[in-house]
Amino acid sequence: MAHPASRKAALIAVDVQNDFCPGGALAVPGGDEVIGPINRLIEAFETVVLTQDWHPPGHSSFASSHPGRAPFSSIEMFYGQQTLWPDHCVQGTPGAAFHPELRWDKARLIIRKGIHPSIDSYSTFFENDRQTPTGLAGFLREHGIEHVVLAGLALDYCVAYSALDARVHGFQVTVVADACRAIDLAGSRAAAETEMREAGVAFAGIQDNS
Ligand code: VGL
Ligand code: ZN
Repeated sequence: MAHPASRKAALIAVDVQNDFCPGGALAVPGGDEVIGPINRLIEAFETVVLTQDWHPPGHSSFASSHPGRAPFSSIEMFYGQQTLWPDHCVQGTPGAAFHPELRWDKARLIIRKGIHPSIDSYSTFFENDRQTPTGLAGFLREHGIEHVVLAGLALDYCVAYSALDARVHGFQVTVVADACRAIDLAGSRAAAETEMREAGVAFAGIQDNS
């Protein structure tokens, strides 16, 4: 991957929040295992961005907002298919907070996403309508960043969509695979990995970074 000390590289640590860790509302299997590796990456990078899934109560991606619908089923929204999730990462709740062991203090920027009631946002660049920007691309460009290194939760949703959109914006992209964990819903992990490879996303191990 990019040399961490390079001024042209930025680390984006995705959604290392209590609700995505064991015991949380949308726990990713082994989600807390990414914290150690990500903390080592955070130490090494000069530019660190954290993302935070940050939904208003009653968000349209919650199954509970659609009477009769079960979590993990899928519905048609005005922007396409949307998986319905258990209520998670509600703004200001303990579940939405960063995991207490994450070294969040070194972050230069925190991007909060999924804040619009009617649109979900997996990517940290665009909301799920694929058009509404979060502002992250502009931030990275203004800091001269050319290479984006991604790690966090979940590999097959927010990490993958962010990696693909980073490619759309013309950044070089590396996903640190062993610092990610997947939800793996109906083969979503393998599909996301294939899509990322085809888009020119590189995969690295945290060991490659020593
Ligand atoms: C995520 C599902 C719903 C993620 C966020 O961070 O990957 N997945 N909201
Ligand atoms: Zn969410």
